[in-house]
Amino acid sequence: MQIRKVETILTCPGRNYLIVKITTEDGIIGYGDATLNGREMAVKAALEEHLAKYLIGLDAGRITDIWELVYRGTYWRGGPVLMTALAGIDMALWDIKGKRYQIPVYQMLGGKCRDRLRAYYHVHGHTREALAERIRQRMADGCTCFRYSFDTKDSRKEDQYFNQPHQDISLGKRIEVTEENIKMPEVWDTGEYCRDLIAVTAYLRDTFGSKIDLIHDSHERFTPIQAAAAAKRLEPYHLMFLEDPVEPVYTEGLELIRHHSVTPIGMGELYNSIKDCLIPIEKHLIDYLRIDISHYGGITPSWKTAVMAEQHAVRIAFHGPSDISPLAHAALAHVDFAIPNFGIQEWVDYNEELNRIFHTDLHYADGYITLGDRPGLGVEVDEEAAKEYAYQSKFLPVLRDREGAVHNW
Ligand code: CS2
Ligand code: MG
Repeated sequence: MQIRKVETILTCPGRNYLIVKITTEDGIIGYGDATLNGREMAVKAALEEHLAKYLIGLDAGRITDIWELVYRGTYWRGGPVLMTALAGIDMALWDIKGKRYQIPVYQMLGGKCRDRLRAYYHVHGHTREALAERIRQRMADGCTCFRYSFDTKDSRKEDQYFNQPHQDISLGKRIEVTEENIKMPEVWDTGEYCRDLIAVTAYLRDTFGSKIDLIHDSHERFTPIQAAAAAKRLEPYHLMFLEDPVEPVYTEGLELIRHHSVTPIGMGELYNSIKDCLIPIEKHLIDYLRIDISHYGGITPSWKTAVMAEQHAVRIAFHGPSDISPLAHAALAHVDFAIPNFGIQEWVDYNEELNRIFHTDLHYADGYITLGDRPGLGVEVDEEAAKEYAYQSKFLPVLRDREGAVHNW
C-alpha cells in the first residue's frame, strides 16, 4: 500500500471545493476534502508544492504516523491552511484503508453507536414572520431542529436592516463577494442585533412551543460581557445551544458566560487543534463541540478529541455547512455514528451539480441522516464531472460597524 501519487482536484459546482486524491502502488484511490472557503489556492499550493513529496513511497496504512509527519515532522504546524491540507490527506488515507480491507470507516472506529443522526438545517428570514414560515416549510420535511437567523431592523432609520452576513448560498440570500464588490463592506450593529435576537427567539418559542429545538449562531460577534448578557436573557427560551458567542481566543470569556447563565454553549468551527479546545472541554465551558473535520486535521484528531470530550459530557456537533464538500460530510458522519457522545449534525441540501460529482452513501430523510456500508468513506467521485466546473475566484464578506471599524462577522 505504498503511496504513488498525491493530487488535487479543484471544482466549483456552485461553491469551490478542493479534493485530495491519493493513489497507492496497488491502484487503490482514496479521496479527502481539503476545502477552506475563500483560501482554496493557499491549501492547494500547500499540498502540491510543500507536502505531497514527503508522502510518496510511504505506507498508506500508517495513518497516525503520516499525520504526525505532516503536522509536526515538517516543523510548520497549525492554522487553517495547513490543518485543512492535512485533513485532506488524513481523510484520503482512511478512505484507502477502508477500501483495502473492504470495510466502512465507522467500523474501524468501533462500529455504529446509533442507527441515524439527528440533523439541523439553517433557516433565515428577513422578518420573524418570514422566518417562522421557512421553519414551517422545513418542518413539513420532518426537520425538528433549526439554526435560525434574521435581518436586524435599524431602529434609527426607517426601513433599513443590518443584513445577516453569512448566509448559506442554498437559501439564495448570500451576497457573493467577487472582485467587483470586494470593497463594499456590510454594516453591523451588535447592540441592535442583540435586541432583535431576544425578541425573535421569544417569538419563535411562542409560535412553536416545544415542537422544535433552536440553535442560534452569533458567529463570534459578541464581547464576553455582551455574550453573557445575551445568554442570560435567552435562558427562558431554552436554546439547544448558543453557537460561537465569542472568538476562540477569549477562553476566559467563556467562564464569564458560564458564571451568568445556563444557556448551553456550542463552540469550535475556528478551532484548528486539540490544544484549542482542551481548556473549554476540561473546564466544562462548552456543551457542544463544533470542530470542522476539514479544518482540524481530519478524522484522526477529530475522533481523538471526541473521545476526550466524552469524558467531560461534551457532545459533538460537527460544523457541516455547504462550504465543505460531501467528502467532509461523509468523514464527519463516520465519526458521528461511532461515538457515544454525538449531539446533532448541521446539514445542507446538495444541488444537482454536487450530486453529479459526489455519489455519497449518506441519505437525509425526515430530519435524520443514515449511512450505508460502502467501504472507506463511501463516496464515489466523478472526476470527469468535476472538471466541468472550473474554479471561480470568490471572497469572504467583511463587516464594519457604524463608524467604519472592522467587526467580526
Ligand atoms: C457557519 C458557517 O455553519 C456555520 O455554523 O458559521 O456557515 C461559516 O460562516 C462558514 O463556514 C464560513 O466559511
Ligand atoms: Mg457557525
